[in-house]
Amino acid sequence: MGASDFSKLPHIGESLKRKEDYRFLTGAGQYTDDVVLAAQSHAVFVRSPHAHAKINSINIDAAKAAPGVLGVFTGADVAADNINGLPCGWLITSTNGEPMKEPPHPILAQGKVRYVGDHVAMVVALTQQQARDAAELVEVDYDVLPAVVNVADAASGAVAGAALHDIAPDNHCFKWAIGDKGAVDAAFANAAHVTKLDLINNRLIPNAMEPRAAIGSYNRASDEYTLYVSNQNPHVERLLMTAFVMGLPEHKVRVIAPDVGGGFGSKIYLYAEDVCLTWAAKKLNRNIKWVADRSEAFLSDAHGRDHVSHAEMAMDKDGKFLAMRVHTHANLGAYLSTFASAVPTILYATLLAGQYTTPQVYVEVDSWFTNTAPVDAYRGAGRPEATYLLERLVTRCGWEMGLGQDEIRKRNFITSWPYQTPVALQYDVGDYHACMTQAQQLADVAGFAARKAASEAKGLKRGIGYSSYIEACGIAPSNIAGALGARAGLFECGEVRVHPTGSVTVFTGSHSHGQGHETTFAQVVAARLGIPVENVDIVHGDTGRVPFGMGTYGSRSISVGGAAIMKALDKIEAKAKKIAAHLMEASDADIDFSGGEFTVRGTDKKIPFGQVSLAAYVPHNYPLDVLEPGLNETAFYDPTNFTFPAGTYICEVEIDPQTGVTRVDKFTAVDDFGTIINPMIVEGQVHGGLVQGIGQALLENCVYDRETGQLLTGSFMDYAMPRADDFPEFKLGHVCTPCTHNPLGTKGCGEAGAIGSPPAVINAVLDALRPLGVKDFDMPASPHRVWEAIQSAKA
Ligand code: MCN
Repeated sequence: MGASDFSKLPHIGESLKRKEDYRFLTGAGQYTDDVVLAAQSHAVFVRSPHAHAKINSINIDAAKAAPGVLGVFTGADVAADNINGLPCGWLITSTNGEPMKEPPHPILAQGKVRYVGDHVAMVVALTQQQARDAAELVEVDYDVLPAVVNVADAASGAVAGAALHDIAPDNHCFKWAIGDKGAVDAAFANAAHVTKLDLINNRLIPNAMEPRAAIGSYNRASDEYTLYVSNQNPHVERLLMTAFVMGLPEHKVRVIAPDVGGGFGSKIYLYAEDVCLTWAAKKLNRNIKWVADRSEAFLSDAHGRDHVSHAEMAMDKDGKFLAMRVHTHANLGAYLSTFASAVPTILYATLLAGQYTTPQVYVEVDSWFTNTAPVDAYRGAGRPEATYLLERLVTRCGWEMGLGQDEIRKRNFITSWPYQTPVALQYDVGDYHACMTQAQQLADVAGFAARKAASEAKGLKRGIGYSSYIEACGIAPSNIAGALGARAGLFECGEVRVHPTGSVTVFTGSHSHGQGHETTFAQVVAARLGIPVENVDIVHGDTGRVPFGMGTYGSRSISVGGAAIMKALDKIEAKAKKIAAHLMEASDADIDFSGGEFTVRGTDKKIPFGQVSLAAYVPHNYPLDVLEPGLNETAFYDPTNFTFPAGTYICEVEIDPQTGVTRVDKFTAVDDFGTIINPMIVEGQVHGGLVQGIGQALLENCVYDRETGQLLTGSFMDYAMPRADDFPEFKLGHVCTPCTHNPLGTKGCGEAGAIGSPPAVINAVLDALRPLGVKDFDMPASPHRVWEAIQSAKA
């Protein structure tokens, strides 16, 4: 079935209420901490209080003797059992020229700690309190070493003695480049005008509502392990843990990610705690639970963003882009986390063409180890960094060329597809002018001058900011991922099990942790089979039940996981048609299927889906060499391309120059997600993304002390999370150009809001402050920073 026929089916485009919400709203959800296993014990991790230190010795005697303690483990035990370090750099094999440095990442520190919160020891006791008390008794003798926390210090080598890893004495991990440098340099030499911009993309801490949690369990009788874990991709977790770290046969390990209270990217990695619990479960022959407290989450969840960049755009006299060059320094933190090498490279640099016809783009990335928590994918992963840089630069180009924020964009928009960018990606479809036009109407841009005058009359500054983003999601087509140096493609698997009575259970490798898959995937199946949505159940998050899966990230679930289910449904339909043909004594070629009924073309013969499903399981005289009993199909789907959601966002801010308080007064987002399955869920996804993106622009900022490497924003007292009253009512609009290469016509929506919004906010802040002489500004626009920018412009 083609995408266009699919979009016309019942339930597609219907705002059905989420099936999963009943259990969440009535307290019946089952998160990892809700799972209570027999004779469950508790683990607490001893973490490094230092950013960088040599471990001289660890004395665990007192801890071992403490009440209730079952075991105390250190890096020495890990080494003795030949447990490998965590896999790193899974997505890039090598870089242009020099190989990427992949230092060991032991699950418990061996000889050295490299960030505050690094794992030093694990204490297991009968109760959590006993484990906490015993952890206090672990004595670690450290020699504190100099720490480096930001890329400027790392790149300049300013801090003597701050080499984190032997294999990277200058703390440099890799250099990566894309684009034709010679062609870019030539275009710059002939430019009428060059706009330059230095900017910082501030580090963020993910803060999912449910902190990380895991339970390790071991069955002596079957020699099987089970890991319950708050995670976004249980099959990948199992693969990495068995094949790379523990050397176990994969079929002996079951990973279950039950209800997960948000992940935003921070739960796609294999974390040290997960391995420690699985390993120790066998050693102690106990079920062992660990639940992070919020302070641990701040210290040890993978952080996001943290780029320092210089960008330049070459233009002709009319503001047409000729070429762009970018140099980015990416902070990787203390170790190379699972997807960390992909974030500032294939998920970032390839997006820097944006929505524009810039003929040449050259991007160079240097990445650095620092004494901070590992940095990895966080909602958008690379694409927010690309969009922030490009959309800030484009607005500045407009201002320098005397063009409005809309005009500079419109002059450079791509208008025909497919469009091959100079940085590897080929966009299949879009309509960027339509998004811009609709956004301007919804935002009432025509009324901005009057609103600005009204603000001025109150002594307030008003600004408007644009951002026209594009992102690549539906990650990742194996062919493109492979061509860009990835070690694995990221297809998806779906199994459709039709029961004799015609109800359906679907097993998907995608994982829902807030995105509503149990509803939208059921809509897809119900639409396709012509059965009620209530008759479809979606099972995910369990390697023991789902055949295979690559998990959820990069807004890939509907476009890759959903497409795998569609492929399995194709097989179901083909087989069901054979059964229907047999039942109606017709040829398979004459059978049509729609609206839940099989008909013989050109006759009035028909039978419902339920009759065919029953026939598949009861004895019939169809020839077994032609048709096996049962109606159960599995499919793997590997997309041929990414999907490319795009849109224009317009933000209006009002700033009190006396206090620096910045209020987002209006925010309009017009997105193109192709065919939409459930508009209400998509709207919720956009709202969530916008809140995270505007949160980054206005409030959130992770700060480490430059000298000691201590995390200064280690709690909600210092790390400002956005709240509902920080936002106006968002105005949302949609343009629909269906994706051309997946059977649903969908493009991902899960990250767009977080990708497109930060530059819209900061462009608005700068628009408001430009009359006061403020030329540049880095996120977040907290009152103090805005006020300071105004004061320094005055000085
Ligand atoms: N959808 C739709 N029509 C479309 C596109 C999507 O109806 N054209 C629906 C999908 O069927 C799905 C939801 O919207 O129910 C999101 O789909 P998709 O864009 O495919 O994204 P994923 O399901 O793969 O979710 C991943 C994405 C990412 S990468 C992050 S980070 C993120 C996000 O989703 N983390 C979240 N949204 C989150 N929402 C919650 N509540 N919690 C998180 O951790």
